[in-house]
Amino acid sequence: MENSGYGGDGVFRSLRPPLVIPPDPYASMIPFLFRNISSYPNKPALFDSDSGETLTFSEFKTTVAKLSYALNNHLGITKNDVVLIFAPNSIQYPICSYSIVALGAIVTTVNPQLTVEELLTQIQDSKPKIIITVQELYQKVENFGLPVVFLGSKSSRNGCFSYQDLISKSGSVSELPNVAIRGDDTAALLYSSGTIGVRKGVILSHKNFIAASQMVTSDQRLMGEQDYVHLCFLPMFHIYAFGVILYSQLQEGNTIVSMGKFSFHGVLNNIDTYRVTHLWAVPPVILSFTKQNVIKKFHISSLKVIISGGAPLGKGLLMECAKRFPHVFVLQGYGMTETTAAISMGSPIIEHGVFSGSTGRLLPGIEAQIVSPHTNNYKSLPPNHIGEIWVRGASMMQGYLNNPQATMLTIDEHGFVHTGDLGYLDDEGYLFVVDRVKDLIKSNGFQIAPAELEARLFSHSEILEAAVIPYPDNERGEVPIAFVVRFPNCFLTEEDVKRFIANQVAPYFQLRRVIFVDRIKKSASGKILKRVLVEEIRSRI
Ligand code: 4UV
Repeated sequence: MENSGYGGDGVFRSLRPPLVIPPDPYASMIPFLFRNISSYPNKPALFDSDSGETLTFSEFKTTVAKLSYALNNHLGITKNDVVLIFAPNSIQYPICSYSIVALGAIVTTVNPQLTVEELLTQIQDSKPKIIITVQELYQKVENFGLPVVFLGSKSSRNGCFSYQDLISKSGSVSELPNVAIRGDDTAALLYSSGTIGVRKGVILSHKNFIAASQMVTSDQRLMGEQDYVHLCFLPMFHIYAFGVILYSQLQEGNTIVSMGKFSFHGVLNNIDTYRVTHLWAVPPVILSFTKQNVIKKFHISSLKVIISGGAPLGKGLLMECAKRFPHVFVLQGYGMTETTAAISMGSPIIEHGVFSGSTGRLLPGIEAQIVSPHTNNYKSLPPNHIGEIWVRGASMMQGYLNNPQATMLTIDEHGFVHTGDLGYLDDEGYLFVVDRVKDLIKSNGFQIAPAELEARLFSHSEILEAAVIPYPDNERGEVPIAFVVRFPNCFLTEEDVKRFIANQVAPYFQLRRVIFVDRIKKSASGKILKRVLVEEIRSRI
Protein backbone atom coordinates (compact mmCIF):
# COMPACT_ATOMS: atom_id res chain seq x y z
CA MET A 1 0.00 0.00 0.00
CA GLU A 2 2.85 2.38 0.79
CA ASN A 3 3.83 2.32 -2.93
CA SER A 4 0.49 3.96 -3.61
CA GLY A 5 1.09 6.90 -1.26
CA TYR A 6 -1.90 5.79 0.85
CA GLY A 7 -1.48 6.75 4.50
CA GLY A 8 -3.06 5.42 7.69
CA ASP A 9 -5.22 8.54 7.80
CA GLY A 10 -6.99 7.58 4.56
CA VAL A 11 -5.18 10.24 2.52
CA PHE A 12 -3.08 9.51 -0.59
CA ARG A 13 0.01 11.72 -0.80
CA SER A 14 2.00 12.57 -3.88
CA LEU A 15 4.90 10.23 -4.62
CA ARG A 16 6.71 12.98 -6.49
CA PRO A 17 9.34 15.19 -4.79
CA PRO A 18 7.86 17.77 -2.41
CA LEU A 19 6.41 21.01 -3.71
CA VAL A 20 8.76 23.94 -3.28
CA ILE A 21 7.16 27.37 -3.57
CA PRO A 22 9.72 30.17 -3.53
CA PRO A 23 9.00 32.69 -0.77
CA ASP A 24 8.49 36.43 -1.15
CA PRO A 25 9.43 38.67 -3.01
CA TYR A 26 7.88 36.38 -5.62
CA ALA A 27 4.47 36.30 -3.96
CA SER A 28 2.86 37.69 -7.09
CA MET A 29 2.65 36.00 -10.44
CA ILE A 30 4.42 38.44 -12.72
CA PRO A 31 7.71 39.02 -10.84
CA PHE A 32 7.73 35.23 -10.42
CA LEU A 33 7.14 34.70 -14.16
CA PHE A 34 10.16 36.81 -15.10
CA ARG A 35 12.42 35.95 -12.11
CA ASN A 36 15.07 34.13 -14.16
CA ILE A 37 14.97 35.87 -17.52
CA SER A 38 18.32 37.60 -17.10
CA SER A 39 19.73 34.13 -17.89
CA TYR A 40 17.87 33.91 -21.20
CA PRO A 41 16.85 37.44 -22.35
CA ASN A 42 17.13 36.65 -26.06
CA LYS A 43 15.43 33.30 -26.03
CA PRO A 44 12.07 33.28 -27.85
CA ALA A 45 9.19 33.43 -25.38
CA LEU A 46 6.27 33.66 -27.78
CA PHE A 47 5.61 32.95 -31.43
CA ASP A 48 2.32 33.72 -33.13
CA SER A 49 1.98 31.15 -35.91
CA ASP A 50 -0.89 33.11 -37.49
CA SER A 51 0.66 36.59 -37.65
CA GLY A 52 4.33 35.59 -37.67
CA GLU A 53 5.04 37.89 -34.69
CA THR A 54 7.64 36.83 -32.18
CA LEU A 55 8.97 38.11 -28.83
CA THR A 56 12.05 37.22 -26.84
CA PHE A 57 11.71 36.95 -23.06
CA SER A 58 13.22 40.38 -22.66
CA GLU A 59 10.80 41.90 -25.21
CA PHE A 60 7.93 39.99 -23.63
CA LYS A 61 8.65 41.51 -20.21
CA THR A 62 9.03 45.01 -21.65
CA THR A 63 5.76 44.68 -23.55
CA VAL A 64 3.93 43.55 -20.41
CA ALA A 65 5.45 46.53 -18.55
CA LYS A 66 4.33 48.96 -21.27
CA LEU A 67 0.79 47.62 -21.48
CA SER A 68 0.45 47.61 -17.67
CA TYR A 69 1.54 51.22 -17.62
CA ALA A 70 -0.96 52.14 -20.34
CA LEU A 71 -3.86 50.25 -18.74
CA ASN A 72 -3.18 52.13 -15.55
CA ASN A 73 -2.47 55.57 -17.02
CA HIS A 74 -4.95 55.75 -19.89
CA LEU A 75 -7.73 53.45 -18.74
CA GLY A 76 -7.44 53.86 -14.98
CA ILE A 77 -7.05 50.16 -14.20
CA THR A 78 -5.81 49.63 -10.65
CA LYS A 79 -5.63 46.88 -8.06
CA ASN A 80 -8.71 44.61 -7.85
CA ASP A 81 -10.33 46.00 -11.01
CA VAL A 82 -11.59 43.29 -13.34
CA VAL A 83 -10.63 43.26 -17.04
CA LEU A 84 -12.41 40.91 -19.41
CA ILE A 85 -10.63 39.28 -22.36
CA PHE A 86 -12.93 38.12 -25.14
CA ALA A 87 -10.61 36.99 -27.90
CA PRO A 88 -9.18 34.02 -29.75
CA ASN A 89 -5.63 32.78 -29.15
CA SER A 90 -2.83 35.13 -30.15
CA ILE A 91 0.54 36.33 -28.91
CA GLN A 92 -1.32 39.28 -27.31
CA TYR A 93 -3.45 37.02 -25.09
CA PRO A 94 -0.77 36.23 -22.50
CA ILE A 95 0.63 39.76 -22.78
CA CYS A 96 -2.77 41.27 -21.90
CA SER A 97 -3.42 38.72 -19.15
CA TYR A 98 -0.10 39.38 -17.44
CA SER A 99 -0.30 43.16 -17.88
CA ILE A 100 -3.62 43.11 -16.01
CA VAL A 101 -2.34 40.80 -13.29
CA ALA A 102 0.90 42.83 -12.89
CA LEU A 103 -1.28 45.75 -11.71
CA GLY A 104 -2.91 43.59 -9.05
CA ALA A 105 -6.02 43.73 -11.23
CA ILE A 106 -8.01 40.60 -12.11
CA VAL A 107 -8.33 38.98 -15.51
CA THR A 108 -11.52 37.19 -16.50
CA THR A 109 -11.66 35.24 -19.76
CA VAL A 110 -14.55 34.27 -22.00
CA ASN A 111 -15.04 31.73 -24.77
CA PRO A 112 -15.37 33.81 -27.99
CA GLN A 113 -18.16 31.51 -29.12
CA LEU A 114 -20.52 32.71 -26.36
CA THR A 115 -23.59 34.69 -27.36
CA VAL A 116 -24.17 38.28 -26.25
CA GLU A 117 -26.64 37.08 -23.63
CA GLU A 118 -24.19 34.51 -22.23
CA LEU A 119 -21.46 37.14 -22.17
CA LEU A 120 -23.78 39.55 -20.35
CA THR A 121 -24.23 37.03 -17.53
CA GLN A 122 -20.47 36.96 -16.95
CA ILE A 123 -20.24 40.76 -17.19
CA GLN A 124 -23.00 41.19 -14.60
CA ASP A 125 -21.29 38.73 -12.29
CA SER A 126 -17.65 39.83 -12.64
CA LYS A 127 -18.23 43.57 -13.28
CA PRO A 128 -15.26 44.30 -15.56
CA LYS A 129 -14.07 47.87 -16.08
CA ILE A 130 -12.94 47.29 -19.65
CA ILE A 131 -13.13 44.63 -22.36
CA ILE A 132 -10.21 43.51 -24.52
CA THR A 133 -11.34 42.00 -27.81
CA VAL A 134 -10.71 41.78 -31.56
CA GLN A 135 -12.45 43.63 -34.39
CA GLU A 136 -14.38 40.51 -35.47
CA LEU A 137 -16.03 40.17 -32.06
CA TYR A 138 -16.80 43.87 -31.56
CA GLN A 139 -20.48 43.48 -32.45
CA LYS A 140 -20.95 41.22 -29.44
CA VAL A 141 -19.51 43.76 -26.97
CA GLU A 142 -20.42 47.17 -28.42
CA ASN A 143 -23.62 47.63 -26.42
CA PHE A 144 -22.26 46.97 -22.94
CA GLY A 145 -21.14 50.61 -22.58
CA LEU A 146 -17.64 49.62 -21.47
CA PRO A 147 -14.35 50.93 -22.87
CA VAL A 148 -12.92 48.48 -25.39
CA VAL A 149 -9.31 47.71 -26.24
CA PHE A 150 -8.77 46.20 -29.69
CA LEU A 151 -5.99 43.75 -30.24
CA GLY A 152 -4.29 44.42 -33.55
CA SER A 153 -3.52 47.76 -35.03
CA LYS A 154 -6.93 49.42 -35.30
CA SER A 155 -6.58 53.03 -34.20
CA SER A 156 -8.21 54.45 -31.08
CA ARG A 157 -11.67 56.07 -31.40
CA ASN A 158 -14.83 56.70 -29.32
CA GLY A 159 -14.30 54.68 -26.18
CA CYS A 160 -12.21 52.18 -28.18
CA PHE A 161 -8.47 51.96 -27.73
CA SER A 162 -5.95 50.17 -29.83
CA TYR A 163 -3.56 47.77 -28.14
CA GLN A 164 -0.81 48.96 -30.47
CA ASP A 165 -1.43 52.65 -29.66
CA LEU A 166 -1.45 51.92 -25.94
CA ILE A 167 1.92 50.17 -26.18
CA SER A 168 3.37 53.02 -28.29
CA LYS A 169 2.13 55.65 -25.81
CA SER A 170 4.15 53.98 -23.05
CA GLY A 171 7.36 55.08 -24.76
CA SER A 172 10.45 53.88 -22.96
CA VAL A 173 8.68 52.22 -20.00
CA SER A 174 10.37 48.88 -19.31
CA GLU A 175 9.84 48.20 -15.60
CA LEU A 176 6.87 46.30 -14.21
CA PRO A 177 4.50 48.37 -12.05
CA ASN A 178 5.37 48.60 -8.41
CA VAL A 179 2.18 47.39 -6.72
CA ALA A 180 1.91 45.62 -3.36
CA ILE A 181 0.40 42.23 -4.15
CA ARG A 182 -0.02 39.34 -1.73
CA GLY A 183 -0.02 35.68 -2.66
CA ASP A 184 -3.68 35.30 -1.78
CA ASP A 185 -4.83 38.31 -3.81
CA THR A 186 -7.06 37.33 -6.73
CA ALA A 187 -5.34 37.09 -10.11
CA ALA A 188 -8.02 35.51 -12.29
CA LEU A 189 -11.69 34.66 -12.48
CA LEU A 190 -12.15 31.73 -14.83
CA TYR A 191 -15.69 30.49 -15.30
CA SER A 192 -16.73 26.90 -14.62
CA SER A 193 -19.99 25.26 -13.70
CA GLY A 194 -18.12 23.08 -11.21
CA THR A 195 -20.07 20.13 -9.91
CA ILE A 196 -23.56 21.62 -10.14
CA GLY A 197 -25.55 24.50 -11.58
CA VAL A 198 -24.60 27.30 -13.91
CA ARG A 199 -21.22 28.90 -14.70
CA LYS A 200 -19.52 30.46 -11.72
CA GLY A 201 -16.41 32.62 -11.40
CA VAL A 202 -13.60 30.49 -9.98
CA ILE A 203 -11.41 32.75 -7.85
CA LEU A 204 -7.76 31.90 -8.44
CA SER A 205 -5.00 33.67 -6.53
CA HIS A 206 -1.42 34.58 -7.43
CA LYS A 207 -0.23 31.81 -5.13
CA ASN A 208 -2.55 29.30 -6.80
CA PHE A 209 -0.86 29.95 -10.16
CA ILE A 210 2.66 29.94 -8.75
CA ALA A 211 2.04 26.66 -6.91
CA ALA A 212 0.35 25.07 -9.93
CA SER A 213 3.20 26.10 -12.21
CA GLN A 214 5.71 24.40 -9.92
CA MET A 215 3.59 21.25 -9.81
CA VAL A 216 3.11 21.03 -13.56
CA THR A 217 6.78 21.53 -14.42
CA SER A 218 8.31 19.45 -11.61
CA ASP A 219 9.28 16.56 -13.92
CA GLN A 220 10.99 18.96 -16.34
CA ARG A 221 13.16 20.25 -13.52
CA LEU A 222 14.01 16.69 -12.48
CA MET A 223 15.06 15.90 -16.04
CA GLY A 224 17.18 19.04 -16.07
CA GLU A 225 16.19 19.77 -19.65
CA GLN A 226 15.35 23.19 -21.01
CA ASP A 227 14.38 24.83 -24.25
CA TYR A 228 11.05 23.11 -24.69
CA VAL A 229 8.65 24.51 -27.27
CA HIS A 230 4.95 24.12 -26.48
CA LEU A 231 2.27 24.40 -29.15
CA CYS A 232 -0.89 26.08 -27.89
CA PHE A 233 -3.99 25.61 -30.03
CA LEU A 234 -6.16 24.85 -26.99
CA PRO A 235 -8.22 27.93 -26.13
CA MET A 236 -6.35 30.38 -23.91
CA PHE A 237 -9.53 31.37 -22.07
CA HIS A 238 -9.63 27.89 -20.45
CA ILE A 239 -7.56 26.82 -17.44
CA TYR A 240 -5.80 24.05 -19.39
CA ALA A 241 -4.10 26.54 -21.74
CA PHE A 242 -4.18 29.52 -19.36
CA GLY A 243 -2.62 27.74 -16.38
CA VAL A 244 -0.84 24.63 -17.61
CA ILE A 245 0.50 25.72 -20.98
CA LEU A 246 0.96 29.50 -20.83
CA TYR A 247 1.83 30.46 -17.29
CA SER A 248 3.50 27.23 -16.16
CA GLN A 249 5.69 26.88 -19.22
CA LEU A 250 6.63 30.54 -19.65
CA GLN A 251 7.73 30.89 -16.02
CA GLU A 252 10.02 27.90 -16.63
CA GLY A 253 11.62 29.68 -19.60
CA ASN A 254 9.95 27.51 -22.23
CA THR A 255 8.68 28.85 -25.54
CA ILE A 256 5.01 29.03 -26.54
CA VAL A 257 3.73 28.90 -30.11
CA SER A 258 0.23 30.40 -30.28
CA MET A 259 -2.18 28.99 -32.84
CA GLY A 260 -5.59 30.62 -33.31
CA LYS A 261 -7.45 27.70 -34.78
CA PHE A 262 -6.83 23.98 -34.70
CA SER A 263 -6.18 22.23 -37.99
CA PHE A 264 -4.39 18.95 -38.36
CA HIS A 265 -2.07 20.16 -41.13
CA GLY A 266 -1.49 23.45 -39.30
CA VAL A 267 -0.36 21.55 -36.22
CA LEU A 268 2.07 19.36 -38.19
CA ASN A 269 3.41 22.37 -40.09
CA ASN A 270 3.96 24.27 -36.86
CA ILE A 271 5.74 21.32 -35.22
CA ASP A 272 8.10 21.39 -38.18
CA THR A 273 8.53 25.19 -38.40
CA TYR A 274 9.00 25.89 -34.69
CA ARG A 275 10.60 22.55 -33.70
CA VAL A 276 7.79 21.96 -31.22
CA THR A 277 8.59 19.52 -28.38
CA HIS A 278 5.26 19.43 -26.49
CA LEU A 279 1.75 19.16 -27.85
CA TRP A 280 -1.17 19.65 -25.45
CA ALA A 281 -4.47 18.20 -26.65
CA VAL A 282 -7.94 16.97 -25.75
CA PRO A 283 -9.20 13.48 -26.67
CA PRO A 284 -11.04 14.59 -29.87
CA VAL A 285 -7.73 15.97 -31.18
CA ILE A 286 -5.98 12.69 -30.32
CA LEU A 287 -8.76 10.89 -32.20
CA SER A 288 -8.19 13.07 -35.26
CA PHE A 289 -4.45 12.23 -35.14
CA THR A 290 -5.16 8.51 -35.23
CA LYS A 291 -7.27 8.90 -38.37
CA GLN A 292 -4.56 10.58 -40.44
CA ASN A 293 -2.07 8.83 -42.65
CA VAL A 294 -0.05 11.83 -43.69
CA ILE A 295 2.06 12.25 -40.54
CA LYS A 296 5.10 10.69 -42.21
CA LYS A 297 5.16 13.51 -44.76
CA PHE A 298 5.98 16.09 -42.07
CA HIS A 299 9.20 16.67 -40.15
CA ILE A 300 8.10 16.09 -36.60
CA SER A 301 11.25 14.60 -35.10
CA SER A 302 11.40 17.46 -32.55
CA LEU A 303 8.18 16.29 -30.88
CA LYS A 304 8.82 14.58 -27.53
CA VAL A 305 5.54 14.55 -25.62
CA ILE A 306 1.80 14.62 -26.39
CA ILE A 307 -0.43 15.26 -23.40
CA SER A 308 -4.17 14.66 -23.44
CA GLY A 309 -6.50 16.11 -20.83
CA GLY A 310 -9.87 17.73 -20.24
CA ALA A 311 -11.86 14.53 -20.74
CA PRO A 312 -11.24 10.78 -20.54
CA LEU A 313 -8.88 9.26 -23.08
CA GLY A 314 -9.52 5.55 -23.63
CA LYS A 315 -6.55 3.22 -23.36
CA GLY A 316 -7.14 2.02 -26.96
CA LEU A 317 -7.03 5.55 -28.36
CA LEU A 318 -3.93 6.37 -26.34
CA MET A 319 -2.14 3.29 -27.73
CA GLU A 320 -3.30 4.05 -31.27
CA CYS A 321 -1.90 7.57 -30.98
CA ALA A 322 1.38 6.23 -29.55
CA LYS A 323 1.66 3.93 -32.59
CA ARG A 324 1.34 6.90 -34.97
CA PHE A 325 4.05 8.81 -33.07
CA PRO A 326 6.48 6.02 -32.11
CA HIS A 327 9.19 8.36 -30.81
CA VAL A 328 6.80 10.35 -28.60
CA PHE A 329 5.52 9.85 -25.03
CA VAL A 330 1.73 10.02 -24.96
CA LEU A 331 0.55 11.00 -21.49
CA GLN A 332 -2.61 12.13 -19.74
CA GLY A 333 -3.18 15.01 -17.39
CA TYR A 334 -6.22 15.48 -15.17
CA GLY A 335 -7.31 18.75 -13.68
CA MET A 336 -10.12 21.23 -13.10
CA THR A 337 -10.53 24.98 -13.26
CA GLU A 338 -11.07 24.80 -9.49
CA THR A 339 -7.59 23.24 -9.00
CA THR A 340 -5.85 25.94 -11.13
CA ALA A 341 -4.16 23.31 -13.25
CA ALA A 342 -3.38 19.65 -13.06
CA ILE A 343 -3.98 17.32 -10.14
CA SER A 344 -2.19 14.37 -11.71
CA MET A 345 -0.11 13.89 -14.80
CA GLY A 346 1.77 11.13 -16.56
CA SER A 347 5.51 11.40 -16.63
CA PRO A 348 8.05 10.69 -19.35
CA ILE A 349 10.53 9.86 -16.57
CA ILE A 350 8.75 6.91 -15.05
CA GLU A 351 6.22 5.79 -17.59
CA HIS A 352 8.29 5.00 -20.61
CA GLY A 353 6.33 2.51 -22.67
CA VAL A 354 3.54 2.07 -20.10
CA PHE A 355 0.07 2.70 -21.47
CA SER A 356 -2.14 1.99 -18.54
CA GLY A 357 -4.81 4.57 -19.32
CA SER A 358 -4.19 6.31 -15.99
CA THR A 359 -3.94 10.08 -15.61
CA GLY A 360 -0.55 9.64 -13.96
CA ARG A 361 0.49 10.13 -10.36
CA LEU A 362 -0.52 13.02 -8.10
CA LEU A 363 1.56 16.14 -8.70
CA PRO A 364 3.85 17.46 -5.94
CA GLY A 365 2.01 18.68 -2.87
CA ILE A 366 -1.34 17.20 -3.93
CA GLU A 367 -3.24 15.05 -1.44
CA ALA A 368 -6.25 13.00 -2.39
CA GLN A 369 -8.99 10.98 -0.82
CA ILE A 370 -11.24 8.55 -2.60
CA VAL A 371 -14.64 8.69 -0.95
CA SER A 372 -17.61 6.45 -1.51
CA PRO A 373 -20.31 8.61 -3.10
CA HIS A 374 -23.03 6.27 -1.80
CA THR A 375 -22.50 6.74 1.92
CA ASN A 376 -22.95 9.74 4.13
CA ASN A 377 -20.15 8.94 6.54
CA TYR A 378 -17.36 10.04 4.15
CA LYS A 379 -15.16 7.05 4.78
CA SER A 380 -12.12 7.28 2.56
CA LEU A 381 -11.27 4.22 0.52
CA PRO A 382 -7.93 2.39 0.08
CA PRO A 383 -6.15 1.71 -3.26
CA ASN A 384 -8.11 0.09 -6.09
CA HIS A 385 -11.52 1.14 -4.76
CA ILE A 386 -13.63 3.48 -6.86
CA GLY A 387 -15.10 6.57 -5.23
CA GLU A 388 -15.37 10.33 -5.62
CA ILE A 389 -11.97 12.00 -5.99
CA TRP A 390 -11.30 14.71 -3.38
CA VAL A 391 -8.12 16.75 -3.67
CA ARG A 392 -6.23 19.25 -1.54
CA GLY A 393 -3.13 21.39 -2.09
CA ALA A 394 -1.76 24.88 -2.66
CA SER A 395 -3.40 25.18 -6.08
CA MET A 396 -7.02 24.83 -4.89
CA MET A 397 -9.27 27.80 -5.72
CA GLN A 398 -10.23 30.44 -3.16
CA GLY A 399 -13.92 29.83 -3.85
CA TYR A 400 -16.64 30.89 -6.29
CA LEU A 401 -17.37 34.57 -6.88
CA ASN A 402 -20.63 35.74 -5.31
CA ASN A 403 -21.58 32.18 -4.44
CA PRO A 404 -20.71 31.09 -0.88
CA GLN A 405 -23.25 28.28 -1.07
CA ALA A 406 -21.55 26.63 -4.08
CA THR A 407 -18.14 27.24 -2.47
CA MET A 408 -19.26 25.44 0.68
CA LEU A 409 -20.53 22.50 -1.32
CA THR A 410 -17.27 22.21 -3.27
CA ILE A 411 -14.49 22.81 -0.70
CA ASP A 412 -14.89 21.20 2.69
CA GLU A 413 -13.58 22.43 6.03
CA HIS A 414 -10.39 20.37 5.59
CA GLY A 415 -9.57 22.07 2.29
CA PHE A 416 -10.54 19.16 0.02
CA VAL A 417 -12.12 20.06 -3.31
CA HIS A 418 -14.84 17.52 -4.11
CA THR A 419 -14.22 17.00 -7.82
CA GLY A 420 -17.46 15.26 -8.76
CA ASP A 421 -15.32 12.73 -10.65
CA LEU A 422 -15.19 9.04 -9.89
CA GLY A 423 -11.89 7.22 -9.86
CA TYR A 424 -9.32 5.22 -7.95
CA LEU A 425 -5.60 5.15 -7.21
CA ASP A 426 -3.89 1.85 -7.86
CA ASP A 427 -1.18 0.09 -5.83
CA GLU A 428 1.48 2.30 -7.40
CA GLY A 429 -0.32 5.59 -6.91
CA TYR A 430 -1.61 5.99 -10.48
CA LEU A 431 -4.91 7.82 -10.64
CA PHE A 432 -7.63 6.47 -12.92
CA VAL A 433 -10.62 8.73 -13.65
CA VAL A 434 -13.44 6.41 -14.60
CA ASP A 435 -16.68 8.39 -14.55
CA ARG A 436 -18.37 11.55 -13.33
CA VAL A 437 -21.03 12.00 -10.67
CA LYS A 438 -21.38 15.72 -11.22
CA ASP A 439 -23.89 17.38 -13.48
CA LEU A 440 -21.50 18.37 -16.27
CA ILE A 441 -21.10 17.58 -19.96
CA LYS A 442 -17.66 17.75 -21.59
CA SER A 443 -17.85 18.29 -25.35
CA ASN A 444 -14.57 18.65 -27.24
CA GLY A 445 -13.00 19.54 -23.90
CA PHE A 446 -15.48 22.42 -23.38
CA GLN A 447 -17.80 22.50 -20.39
CA ILE A 448 -21.53 22.45 -20.95
CA ALA A 449 -23.64 23.08 -17.85
CA PRO A 450 -26.88 21.07 -18.14
CA ALA A 451 -28.55 23.52 -15.72
CA GLU A 452 -28.04 26.36 -18.23
CA LEU A 453 -29.73 24.43 -21.03
CA GLU A 454 -32.51 23.26 -18.72
CA ALA A 455 -33.24 26.85 -17.65
CA ARG A 456 -33.64 27.81 -21.31
CA LEU A 457 -35.87 24.82 -21.99
CA PHE A 458 -38.05 25.71 -18.99
CA SER A 459 -38.48 29.21 -20.40
CA HIS A 460 -40.34 27.76 -23.41
CA SER A 461 -44.08 28.16 -22.97
CA GLU A 462 -44.84 24.61 -24.22
CA ILE A 463 -42.27 22.79 -22.08
CA LEU A 464 -43.40 21.45 -18.72
CA GLU A 465 -40.25 19.64 -17.64
CA ALA A 466 -36.76 19.04 -19.00
CA ALA A 467 -33.54 17.26 -18.15
CA VAL A 468 -30.27 17.52 -20.08
CA ILE A 469 -27.69 14.74 -19.95
CA PRO A 470 -24.50 13.73 -21.80
CA TYR A 471 -24.71 11.43 -24.81
CA PRO A 472 -21.57 9.63 -26.06
CA ASP A 473 -20.17 10.94 -29.33
CA ASN A 474 -17.21 9.52 -31.23
CA GLU A 475 -15.83 12.88 -32.31
CA ARG A 476 -16.58 15.19 -29.38
CA GLY A 477 -16.58 12.73 -26.49
CA GLU A 478 -20.03 13.84 -25.33
CA VAL A 479 -22.87 15.99 -26.62
CA PRO A 480 -25.96 17.26 -24.78
CA ILE A 481 -29.35 15.63 -25.29
CA ALA A 482 -32.62 16.61 -23.63
CA PHE A 483 -35.55 14.72 -22.18
CA VAL A 484 -38.59 16.96 -22.52
CA VAL A 485 -42.15 16.77 -21.21
CA ARG A 486 -44.54 18.93 -23.26
CA PHE A 487 -47.62 20.62 -21.81
CA PRO A 488 -50.80 18.69 -22.74
CA ASN A 489 -52.04 19.36 -26.28
CA CYS A 490 -48.76 20.91 -27.38
CA PHE A 491 -47.18 19.67 -30.58
CA LEU A 492 -43.68 20.98 -30.27
CA THR A 493 -41.27 18.97 -32.47
CA GLU A 494 -37.66 17.98 -31.91
CA GLU A 495 -36.58 20.51 -34.54
CA ASP A 496 -38.57 23.28 -32.79
CA VAL A 497 -36.79 22.61 -29.51
CA LYS A 498 -33.34 22.37 -31.11
CA ARG A 499 -33.90 25.64 -32.99
CA PHE A 500 -35.20 27.37 -29.86
CA ILE A 501 -31.97 26.46 -28.03
CA ALA A 502 -29.66 27.04 -31.01
CA ASN A 503 -30.84 30.65 -31.24
CA GLN A 504 -29.70 31.36 -27.69
CA VAL A 505 -26.44 29.53 -27.10
CA ALA A 506 -22.90 29.09 -28.40
CA PRO A 507 -22.64 26.48 -31.18
CA TYR A 508 -21.02 23.82 -28.99
CA PHE A 509 -23.95 24.04 -26.51
CA GLN A 510 -26.54 22.92 -29.06
CA LEU A 511 -28.72 19.92 -28.38
CA ARG A 512 -27.94 16.82 -30.42
CA ARG A 513 -31.24 15.07 -29.66
CA VAL A 514 -34.53 15.78 -27.96
CA ILE A 515 -36.46 12.85 -26.55
CA PHE A 516 -40.10 13.50 -25.64
CA VAL A 517 -41.30 11.59 -22.59
CA ASP A 518 -44.48 11.56 -20.48
CA ARG A 519 -42.60 12.15 -17.25
CA ILE A 520 -39.03 12.48 -15.99
CA LYS A 521 -37.93 10.14 -13.21
CA LYS A 522 -37.49 11.90 -9.87
CA SER A 523 -36.46 11.00 -6.35
CA ALA A 524 -38.91 11.13 -3.45
CA SER A 525 -37.68 14.67 -2.77
CA GLY A 526 -38.50 15.72 -6.34
CA LYS A 527 -34.92 15.79 -7.66
CA ILE A 528 -34.46 14.59 -11.24
CA LEU A 529 -32.64 11.25 -11.24
CA LYS A 530 -29.96 12.22 -13.77
CA ARG A 531 -27.79 9.16 -13.11
CA VAL A 532 -30.73 6.88 -13.90
CA LEU A 533 -31.29 8.72 -17.20
CA VAL A 534 -27.58 8.52 -18.02
CA GLU A 535 -27.47 4.76 -17.25
CA GLU A 536 -30.62 4.19 -19.29
CA ILE A 537 -29.19 5.98 -22.31
CA ARG A 538 -25.86 4.18 -22.00
CA SER A 539 -27.61 0.79 -21.89
CA ARG A 540 -29.55 1.60 -25.08
CA ILE A 541 -26.44 2.43 -27.14
O1 4UV B 1 -12.82 22.70 -15.21
P1 4UV B 1 -12.55 21.96 -16.44
O2 4UV B 1 -13.05 22.51 -17.73
O3 4UV B 1 -10.98 21.79 -16.47
C1 4UV B 1 -10.29 20.97 -17.33
C2 4UV B 1 -8.87 20.86 -17.06
C3 4UV B 1 -8.11 20.01 -17.80
C4 4UV B 1 -6.70 19.76 -17.62
C5 4UV B 1 -6.14 18.78 -18.40
C6 4UV B 1 -4.79 18.45 -18.31
C7 4UV B 1 -4.00 19.10 -17.43
O4 4UV B 1 -2.77 18.82 -17.33
C8 4UV B 1 -4.61 20.06 -16.62
O5 4UV B 1 -3.94 20.64 -15.80
C9 4UV B 1 -5.95 20.37 -16.75
O6 4UV B 1 -10.82 20.39 -18.26
O7 4UV B 1 -13.15 20.51 -16.32
C10 4UV B 1 -12.79 19.68 -15.25
C11 4UV B 1 -13.36 18.32 -15.49
O8 4UV B 1 -12.92 17.78 -16.75
C12 4UV B 1 -12.81 16.37 -16.65
C13 4UV B 1 -13.18 16.01 -15.21
O9 4UV B 1 -14.55 15.70 -15.15
C14 4UV B 1 -12.89 17.31 -14.48
O10 4UV B 1 -13.57 17.44 -13.26
N1 4UV B 1 -11.43 15.96 -16.93
C15 4UV B 1 -10.34 16.75 -17.02
N2 4UV B 1 -9.25 16.00 -17.34
C16 4UV B 1 -9.66 14.72 -17.43
C17 4UV B 1 -11.05 14.69 -17.15
C18 4UV B 1 -9.02 13.47 -17.70
N3 4UV B 1 -7.72 13.38 -18.01
N4 4UV B 1 -9.77 12.34 -17.69
C19 4UV B 1 -11.09 12.40 -17.39
N5 4UV B 1 -11.76 13.54 -17.13
